[in-house]
Amino acid sequence: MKGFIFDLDGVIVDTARYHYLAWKHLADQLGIPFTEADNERFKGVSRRRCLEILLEMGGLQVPGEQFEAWLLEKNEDYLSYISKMDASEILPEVPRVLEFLRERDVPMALGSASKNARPILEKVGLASYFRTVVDGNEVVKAKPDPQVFLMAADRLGVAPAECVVFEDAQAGIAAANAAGMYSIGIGDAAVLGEADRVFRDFTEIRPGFMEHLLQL
Ligand code: B16
Ligand code: MG
Repeated sequence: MKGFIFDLDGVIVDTARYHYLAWKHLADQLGIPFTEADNERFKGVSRRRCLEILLEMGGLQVPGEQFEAWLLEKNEDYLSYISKMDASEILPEVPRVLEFLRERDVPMALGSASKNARPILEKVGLASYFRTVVDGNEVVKAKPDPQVFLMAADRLGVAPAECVVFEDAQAGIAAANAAGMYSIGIGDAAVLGEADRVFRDFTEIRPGFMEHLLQL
């Protein structure tokens, strides 16, 4: 394996909580019941598609301008949480894994559905680790389509079959597998069963396993 691609939300930082709070705020205003379990369906899914799902849950159909206004409102709410983020919100032992790869000159990319990926990386101070960032501003076909990861591999100059992807969403694992990459699920094995390997979090990823990946 010669290239490593990381998802952002749920892998590097736990912004899923902030997405949830912002969607919950909008759902409450619209009178649509929305729980943390419902929020699972929103992981790795574009902002636009999330709002479509929310409106489907509430049986609502709205004109285009209203849809755009709610998208904006949700994002402004989300950004108010993001503006307060700092390095303390990096998930445990992520820096150790990034440092392990940097010391060995292994190229790394970020592959995220989020349009807010770059400012978040800057805020938590991890931007310098990534040779390239492919995010929701560039990707046309959302996960489970492999486009985001194929673009990242192309920019790293590494063949897809020689790339590893770290992902917390079912749609993201499906995208990595469709790209022909080695997929590592971060989270619940019951949800991420399609991945080549699943770890609860980065504390379970020991240096021996990282060495093993580099020799695959
Ligand atoms: P934004 P990832 C995804 O990021 C999130 O998992 C998903 O919940 C969110 O709706 C999506 O980004 C879009 O985010 O509203 O910031 O553009 O997991 O692919 O890094
Ligand atoms: Mg994610």
